[in-house]
Amino acid sequence: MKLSDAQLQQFDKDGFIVFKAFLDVQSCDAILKVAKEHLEAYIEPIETEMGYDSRSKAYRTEVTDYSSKAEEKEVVVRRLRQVYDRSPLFKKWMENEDIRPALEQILHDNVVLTTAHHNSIMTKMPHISSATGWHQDRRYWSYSDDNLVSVWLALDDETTENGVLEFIPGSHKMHFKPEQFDSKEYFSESHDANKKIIQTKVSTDLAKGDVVIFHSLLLHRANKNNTDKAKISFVYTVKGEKTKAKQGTRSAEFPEIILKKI
Ligand SMILES: O=C(O)CCC(=O)C(=O)O
Repeated sequence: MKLSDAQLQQFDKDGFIVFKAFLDVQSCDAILKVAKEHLEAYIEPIETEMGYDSRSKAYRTEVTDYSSKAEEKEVVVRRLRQVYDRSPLFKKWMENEDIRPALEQILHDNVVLTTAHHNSIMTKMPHISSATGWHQDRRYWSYSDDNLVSVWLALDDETTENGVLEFIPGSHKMHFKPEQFDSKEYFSESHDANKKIIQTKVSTDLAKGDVVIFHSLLLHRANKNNTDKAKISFVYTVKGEKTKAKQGTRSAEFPEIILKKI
């Protein structure tokens, strides 16, 4: 699938683009079935709800052992990590060729999977999981430049009730001061200048099989899940081949997969 000039301009301006019904329901359900098996069996590496909320910037930038449930009594999984190697179905989705031309256009480069980041099944457990504050994914990633985007696949419907993704269009091109972020680098909702920016947010209701591609600097957040069913999504990150992970950081500690040019 190739983007039209208008779609490419829209991505450049807004920092995200939604493809409705990109992956068929049957494929989504097959992925979901395996994801649920891994979630129910707590197959490591996982990030727990507690870990998601409490890790420091230093931890998120440097530590490469993603196993995290060991010391917790009651584990709530927030995400399954390192999913590329967990199942051929997961790998197949991350190497999907239909989306590749669009990714090549957006990155203006060959597409490379970064298994260090957002190589995840992301969950939002009913009532328990916290809302996710406004943030840029790039804040914990260490690369030579910002040419990275994430590909979010809704494995089921995502709405205001279960934790819809919200974006601030154009925020990937805005310049912020350090004081606009809190100590964990969330975009502070109480900062005066931020309040105006946050008013421009858009919510992206998604149906099973919809895909969102969004820029690594785009501010986004998500609600709590107030339904009785887990929200389960698949998210992975790609970068341009010219974008290099900085040696000695977590970003450089996991394999990169160069995807064939289509
Ligand atoms: O809470 C969510 O579903 C969004 C999570 C997210 O954006 C992230 O972890 O980067």
